[in-house]
Amino acid sequence: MLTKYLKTGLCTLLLGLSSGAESVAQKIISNALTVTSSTTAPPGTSVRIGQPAGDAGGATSIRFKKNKKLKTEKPDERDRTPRQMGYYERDRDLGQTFTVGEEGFYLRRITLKVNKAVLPGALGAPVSIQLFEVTGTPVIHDNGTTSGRVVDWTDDPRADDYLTGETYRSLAVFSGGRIPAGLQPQEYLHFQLLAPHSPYLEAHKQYAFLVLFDEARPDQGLSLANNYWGKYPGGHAIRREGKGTFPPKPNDQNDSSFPASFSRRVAISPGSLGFPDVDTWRDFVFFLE
Ligand SMILES: [Ca+2]
Repeated sequence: MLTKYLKTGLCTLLLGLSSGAESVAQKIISNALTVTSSTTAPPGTSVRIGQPAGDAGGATSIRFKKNKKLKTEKPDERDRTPRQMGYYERDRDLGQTFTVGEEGFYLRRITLKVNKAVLPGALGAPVSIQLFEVTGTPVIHDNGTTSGRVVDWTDDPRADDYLTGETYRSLAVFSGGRIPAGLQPQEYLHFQLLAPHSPYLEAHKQYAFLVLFDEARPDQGLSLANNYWGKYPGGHAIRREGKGTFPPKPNDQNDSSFPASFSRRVAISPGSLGFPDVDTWRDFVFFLE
């Protein structure tokens, strides 16, 4: 069972592990997804794996925007990040790793909770769910940070840590869904993986999902509820950003944008490092049925 990195000393055991981009052809299934929204979480009786905890300030968004602009922020002498040079908002997919318990099951529905931001371009937008098998053990790379502004909301030196040691193998991309046109902040989004495509998840194995906007649109973004210092023991949040360059180049507009080819984009391995944030410690509010 994956634990939530109770010790960070394991970084000395790092043996050059990394999660490189997939090179195999991607399995993309059209008409395999429908999306609905509601004001209620799934009933506990049908939830196989769930993480209901969110925090009010824990905002992070999926987005895929046309016409990104360079942003600059007020210089802060403690700032250790590139934001003083200016940065482009990064195209971003978000998701979560998780561990199946004693019994395998067919994954038929993934539920996420929307946070405060529903941008106009997200309404009615085509979306997909990508599913991965995850192997390996997460190892924390702490960057040796001791002080300074790590992200814009904390000086905590853990806030720039990222994970190595895990490998993501794409199982399938489930396409054909659309964000409901009437979606409101704080609602739940239900992603139904349609039969006969519902994947069987084996007992004790680790998997991950990502939710993604299929195509670039103006002002397309959606924030998802999460718990930043998460306590879910079986996994952690993940993201895919821009070209997947490691480490990211925030003031490079090309690096901040997804590849034009959808199949090339979904071949980029997700991970926990991004800009201006990491998903190393985060858990999304999520329910799997
Ligand atoms: Ca650190």
